[in-house]
Amino acid sequence: MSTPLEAWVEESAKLTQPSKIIWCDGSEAENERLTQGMLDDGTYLELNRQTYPHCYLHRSSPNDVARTESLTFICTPKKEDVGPTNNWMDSVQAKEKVRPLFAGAMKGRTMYVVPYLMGPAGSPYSRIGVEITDSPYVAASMRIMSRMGKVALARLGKSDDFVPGLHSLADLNPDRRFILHFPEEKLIWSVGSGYGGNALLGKKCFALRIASWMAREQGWMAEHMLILGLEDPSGKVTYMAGAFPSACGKTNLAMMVSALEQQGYRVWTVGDDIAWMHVASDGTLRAINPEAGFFGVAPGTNGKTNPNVMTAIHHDTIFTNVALTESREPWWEGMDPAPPARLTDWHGNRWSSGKTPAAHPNSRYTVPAQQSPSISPRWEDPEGLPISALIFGGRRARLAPLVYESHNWQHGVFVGATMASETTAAATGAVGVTRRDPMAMLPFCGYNMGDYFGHWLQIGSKLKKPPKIFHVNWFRRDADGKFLWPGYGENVRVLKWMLDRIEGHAGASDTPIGCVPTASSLTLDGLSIGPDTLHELLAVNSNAWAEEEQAVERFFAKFGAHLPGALRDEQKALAARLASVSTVSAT
Ligand code: OXD
Ligand code: MN
Repeated sequence: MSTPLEAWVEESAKLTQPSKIIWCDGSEAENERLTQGMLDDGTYLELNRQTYPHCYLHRSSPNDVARTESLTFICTPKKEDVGPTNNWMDSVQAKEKVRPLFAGAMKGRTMYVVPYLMGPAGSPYSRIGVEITDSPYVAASMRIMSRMGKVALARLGKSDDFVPGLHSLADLNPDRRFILHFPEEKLIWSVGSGYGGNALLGKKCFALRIASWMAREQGWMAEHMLILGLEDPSGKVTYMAGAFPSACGKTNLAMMVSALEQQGYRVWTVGDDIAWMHVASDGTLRAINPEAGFFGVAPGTNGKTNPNVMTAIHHDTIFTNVALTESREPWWEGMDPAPPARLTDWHGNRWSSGKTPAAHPNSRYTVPAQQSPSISPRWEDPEGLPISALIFGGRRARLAPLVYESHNWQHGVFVGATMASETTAAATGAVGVTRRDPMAMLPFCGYNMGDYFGHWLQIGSKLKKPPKIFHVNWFRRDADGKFLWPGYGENVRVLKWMLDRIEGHAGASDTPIGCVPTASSLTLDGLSIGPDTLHELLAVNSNAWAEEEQAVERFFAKFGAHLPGALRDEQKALAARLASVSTVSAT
């Protein structure tokens, strides 16, 4: 009798017809074989052995360089199941449409069976996935991003309790590219892409889209959140989780070198992208990081924006679509003030400065988490870490203050549900388009987002001491378009204010949107921020917020009857508070 896993592998092989099947065990020897194969066929280029040992560059197909949200579907019987923010396909029709793309897709190729664990080995909160793929690059990346191989198989045994993900590069044609999720079956099908979240199925597909569905069924949370620990001068560490839309500096925040290290405040990294959280028996919210590595955007990363990752990526790292220097080192825009003399661009051509970027703007590093000097000694705690604060954030050039605290859990859910980020033309400071991205889950929530808000409210009712919920905005600008806040390592000052609020000894003024720091409650020593700038950073403009409230009302209307009444009440309460105050609340 074959096990459920063996039966699925057999069925998948019958469909895709590979010439060979390899079951990955996750061993060092296996990784060396995979690496050698990729060096031999040109999938990998070896980087400088002295300065970047065991580091490789992979160049993806130029039409396959990012997640493709328009080709990503949640497949269920009814469109209403997935709500207004997801692409939907009927589950039966989706299979009929996409099965032919898998037929014979692995002919002449090796099929890798990649068992993996999302979450620490030995944690009751970890879950098993198995990815079948014809990409050795995907298999090698999964080895970094998850606990891959024997450890997962041993835990699975003969059980059927795993999330199967069938992946084939097929012909990499975007016209025949689909990323399909069948949450009722906990099944993933991905065809036609070898890149990132489209292909490393443990990450966005399982750990967010499928897991959010599982989490609703089972009473936990799967969130697009970093997890960090803030150590205080006594050595006590307070854990916080934060959701930010893509391109808001989430990885940099999670791995920050604190500007207050001299004063004893230090940041420890637990995770940079995903948090699985559950209500523990003591009524606290506890989080694990389901991932084992960082798949970070390279451009803009340097010794100032993320010194820890710059250290981490000097060995055993896969780079994708970055540029290459003459000495075979990786390079990208923003790594140094000026590009080195001779560069090969991400296509493999000689680069001439000024025309197109040398590295693709979405080029990446894939690095084991434990290589970061900032990795928390407790990052693999099987019970998860107690979360004392949840942080939402976005890019708002004019509207949101540097930080504010919600009044309570329900109000905090409203703050998360109405999160938004603006695209900016950095050179001119012009304000661009506002995209609402609730809890930074817009592309990742596997079901109706109105019901997801309801799930958040329900979790709150089970928490004895719910975390405080904050909103931050590192990106406020002055009238000339200049950033008001220095960001990066200085953001620890805002984390410290949150910690002080949690412990009940930081001042705040109540405003219609929530509690904003008093000028004296922020630790600003060593920073040259004048009182006017501080005032601008913390100001709450009621007229601007009244417009925001109107936009929220329009956004909420999309969810119809699925929008929880409590969030509608929060919106009305905000409108009433705004109507009752003068234009600008001074701080
Ligand atoms: C990511 C994203 O790549 O959120 O993590 O887009
Ligand atoms: Mn992400």
